[in-house]
Amino acid sequence: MESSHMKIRTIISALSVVLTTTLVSADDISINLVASNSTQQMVPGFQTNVFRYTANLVTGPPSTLTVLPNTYLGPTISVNTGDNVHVHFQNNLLVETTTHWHGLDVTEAADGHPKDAMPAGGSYDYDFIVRNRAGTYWYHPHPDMMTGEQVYKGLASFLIVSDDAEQALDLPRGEFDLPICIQDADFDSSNQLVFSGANMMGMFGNTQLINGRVDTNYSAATRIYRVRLLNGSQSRILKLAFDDGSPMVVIGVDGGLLEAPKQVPYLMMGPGERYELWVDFSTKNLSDVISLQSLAFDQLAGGIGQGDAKDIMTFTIDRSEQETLVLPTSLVPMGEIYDVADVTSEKVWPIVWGSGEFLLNGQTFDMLGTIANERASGDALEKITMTNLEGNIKFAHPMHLHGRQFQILSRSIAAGGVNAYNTVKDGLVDDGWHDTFLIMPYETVELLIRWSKHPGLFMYHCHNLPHEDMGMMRNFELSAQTCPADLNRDGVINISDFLEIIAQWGSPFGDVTGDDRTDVADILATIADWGVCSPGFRGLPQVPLRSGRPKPSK
Ligand SMILES: [Cu+2]
Repeated sequence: MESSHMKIRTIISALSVVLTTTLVSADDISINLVASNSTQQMVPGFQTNVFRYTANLVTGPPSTLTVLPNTYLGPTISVNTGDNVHVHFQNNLLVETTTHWHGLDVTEAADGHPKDAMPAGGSYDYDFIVRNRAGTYWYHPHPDMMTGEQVYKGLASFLIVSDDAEQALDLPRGEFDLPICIQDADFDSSNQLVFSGANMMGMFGNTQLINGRVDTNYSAATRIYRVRLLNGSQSRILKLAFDDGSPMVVIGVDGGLLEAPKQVPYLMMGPGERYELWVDFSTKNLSDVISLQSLAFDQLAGGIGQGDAKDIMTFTIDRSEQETLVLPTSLVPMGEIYDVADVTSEKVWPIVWGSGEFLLNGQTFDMLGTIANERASGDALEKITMTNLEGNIKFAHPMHLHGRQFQILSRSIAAGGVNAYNTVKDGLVDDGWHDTFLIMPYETVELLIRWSKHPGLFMYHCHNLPHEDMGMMRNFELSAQTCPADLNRDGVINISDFLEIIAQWGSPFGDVTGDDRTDVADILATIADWGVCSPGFRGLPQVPLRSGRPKPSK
C-alpha cells in the first residue's frame, strides 16, 4: 500500500513538472496602490479637490498599469486570467476606505467588504488569483455609507482582464480598444465638486464627465473601435444610442464577451454595469461628428431624476485610415450554461420601500449580519428571484452581487409598469455573464448563480450609490463547498475529476484545495478523497455564521 502511494506520488511529481512547463503561464503581479487627497484641473480656473488612486508596479509586465490622460480617475489595471495579483494598498485619505474589485471572484479577505475598512493612514494587502474571463471590470472603494462620495471624488478606474480565447479573436486593439467611463458631476463657483450626499432621490450632476474629463469629445479615425463602456455615475440610468442611427452592436457585458454580437436599438445601462460595443466609423467622412446620447425614457421606468435626454459624448472623425477588421459572427462560448432543472435551492429577495429607505430582502444593511435566506454553500447552483413590486415608491435599481458572475433567466413585468417599461425594455441586454443588472419598477427578475467557491461574507446591493450608502445593501454568507474534489459535480470523485484537474492545470479552475491554483496539491487531495462524494465528505469546517450587530445610527 505504502509503495503504491509512493509510485503515484512519483508519477504525479514528474507529471507536474511537465505540465507546469508546458501549460498556462500566469504572471505574478505586485502593485502598490495609494489613495490620497489631490487636486485636478477639471474645469478652467481653480483646481478641483479630488481623491486619487495612484499606483506603481513592483513586479509584472509593464503593460499592467496605464493611465488615462488628464483625469482624476485611477490607473487602468490590465491582467490576464490566472494571474496572481498582490495589491499593497495605502490609505492616505483622512477617512476610512476599502477597495473592491468589481466583478472579480476573489476571496472574502480580498473583496473590500466594509468590515475590512482600513482607517485613515492604514494599509491593507489584497491578494487574489484572476479567475474571471476576459472582460471589462473596475475597482472602487466600498466603505460603509461613504462609497458614493469616494467614487464621486475620483476613486474608480478600469480593471481589464484578458485571456487566450479573447486574444484569438480579431478585435480592435491598442488605441482602438477604448475604455469610456461615463459619470456626471456638479461643480460650485470655485470649481469644487458638490456632493449632495446619500439620499433616496439619488445624485444627478449637470456636468457630463467622460473618463473624468469635461471635454467629452474624442478624436477618432475611420476605423472600428471596441468601446468598453462603464456607467460609473452615482445614480443615472443611461439609454444610449448614436444620433446618426448607427446600430448599437453589443459584443460584451459585465462578465466578458458574448457568444455572438447582439444588436439593439438602444442600450440600457445602470450604474456599475459595463457593456462593450463594436463601433464602426470606417464608412464615416472626415469632420463627421457622431454623438452618443442618452435618450429620454418614461421617468416611471427609472424613478425621480431619471429619464432625461442627455448628450453624453461626441466622436469627431479627424483622420482617414484603412480598416480591415470585420465583425466576428461568433465571439467566445459562455462555458457552462445553467439549467434551471439543476438548481439546488431558491431565494426570493424583494425590494420594498420602507419607512424612508429601500429595504432589500426586508432588511437594511447590517455589517456582519445575514438572515436564513442569505446563506448558501459554495459552488451550489441557486435561483434568485428579485422583485420590485411592493410599496408606494418604486425606482429602478442596478443590483450588484459580489463574487461569481450570474446568468439572467427571466424578466416579467406586472400590469402597473408596462407602459413605462415599454420605453426601456428593448435596451436590456441580458445575454452572457453579469454581476449587475437593472430591475425596473413592477418587475420580477430571475437569476441563476453558481455561488463562488470562496467561503465567507460578501455583499449584494443597489449600485445607485446613494441607495447603497443609505443601507440598500445586505450580506450573503457562503460556507465552504461540501465536495471540492468533485469538480464535474457528478457526486463521485473519480478519474473524470482527475482529468479535469489536468485539463485546468496552472489555471484557477481545477482548484480543490482552495488556494485558487490547479497544481499537484489538487491531485493529491483528489486521490485522498477518491470515491463517493456526499455533503461533509471531507469534513471541511463550515464557515461559522456570525451574529450581526446593529448598523451605527446615521
Ligand atoms: Cu437602488
